[in-house]
Amino acid sequence: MIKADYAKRRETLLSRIGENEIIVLFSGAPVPSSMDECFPFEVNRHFLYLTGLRRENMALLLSRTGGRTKEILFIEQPVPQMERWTGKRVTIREAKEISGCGEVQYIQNLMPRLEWILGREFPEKVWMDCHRESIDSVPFYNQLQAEKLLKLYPAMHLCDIHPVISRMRMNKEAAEIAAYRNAVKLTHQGLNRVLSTLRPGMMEYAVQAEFEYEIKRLGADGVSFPTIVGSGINGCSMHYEFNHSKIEEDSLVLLDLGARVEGYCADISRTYPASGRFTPRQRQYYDLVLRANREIAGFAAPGKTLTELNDRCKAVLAEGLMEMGKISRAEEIGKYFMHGVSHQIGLDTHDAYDRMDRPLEPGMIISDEPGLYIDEECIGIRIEDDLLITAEGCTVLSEGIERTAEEIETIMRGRAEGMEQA
Ligand SMILES: [Mn+2]
Repeated sequence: MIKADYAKRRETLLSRIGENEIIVLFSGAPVPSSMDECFPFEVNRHFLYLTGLRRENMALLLSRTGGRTKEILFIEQPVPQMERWTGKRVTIREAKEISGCGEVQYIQNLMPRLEWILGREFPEKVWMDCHRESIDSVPFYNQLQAEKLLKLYPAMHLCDIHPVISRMRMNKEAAEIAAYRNAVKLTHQGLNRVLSTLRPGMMEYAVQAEFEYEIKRLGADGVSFPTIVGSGINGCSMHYEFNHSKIEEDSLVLLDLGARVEGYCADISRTYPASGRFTPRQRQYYDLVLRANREIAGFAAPGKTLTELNDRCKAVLAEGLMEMGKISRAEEIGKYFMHGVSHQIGLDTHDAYDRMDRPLEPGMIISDEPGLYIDEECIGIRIEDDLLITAEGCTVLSEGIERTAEEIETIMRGRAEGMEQA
């Protein structure tokens, strides 16, 4: 695990709420998938950010009362019969060591404690994670707990802590940036393996397997998100993840993928020609996307907003498509580029933010991902890098991952020659 100062993060968070207020945050519970199985457990990222712990059935209680702050971490009590099946649980000593939290208790003590606080101390606000992604989505565990508590104490003043912690998470610390660099490095190694194995006739899932084999072999937690390998027309679906088509001769293969290391998600896209050489038409579009990618890397800086980055990207792509005669007015760019060029990245691939239009600050990590999706020519291209905003502008964390057509063709040609010799 990264050596982050979790106690300091909790202290900062407590300084952002008022006197006589409390925060209750849960790590989450396993979500059933079918029969007796559950989806792989994903810890609440705010909980991870504040404790360094990744396991289920834990909670964090932070309070500010009487001019004093207090923090208690609640963990699952080990049950030997259960541990026989599922392995060791975190002990109180380990939980203290990882989180730096002085007081750790078992989770069954949480409700009696809340009963005392809500019934005797009357906090003015109770902050919980009430985030939801869409009206129709299944609620997150923290929201279910908030509803439960609100039903028991209908007069309690519930507030959403999500934007407050999200704001903190936007500015990465040195340890986080170091973990992020590792995630990018492993992603690069995974892409190298893809470049040396990619052939026309391969199935997309086989390309996915090559990437994931390499990053897992090298110690990644896993993938940042489901690996996208879209060849030909599939590259035109932005979040295509079936990866079940055969890669045709002369098609482009769009890869959007990332290794997750110590919780941090690299998010990189590259587009490779299956047969090792771009056709002249593919190359025209490719160089235009690359121009936009480089333009944004030169443009991103403190004070700029993601909206400004997006407008600049659209202007570059529109100008290029007008030169090619593909569109006649800049407004038509939405037909071929239909997503934003940038988002925050961190413990989540599409990382937490408090306001979409917040000006960039040093320490933020964002994506730089222009693309073009030309259905009628079966051409989907995206080139995505991860940028660290600095005082002067930005550093491209993935600068070393080959991106020009020449670099890609040279590597793929070298590989073919190597094979002939072998
Ligand atoms: Mn992205």
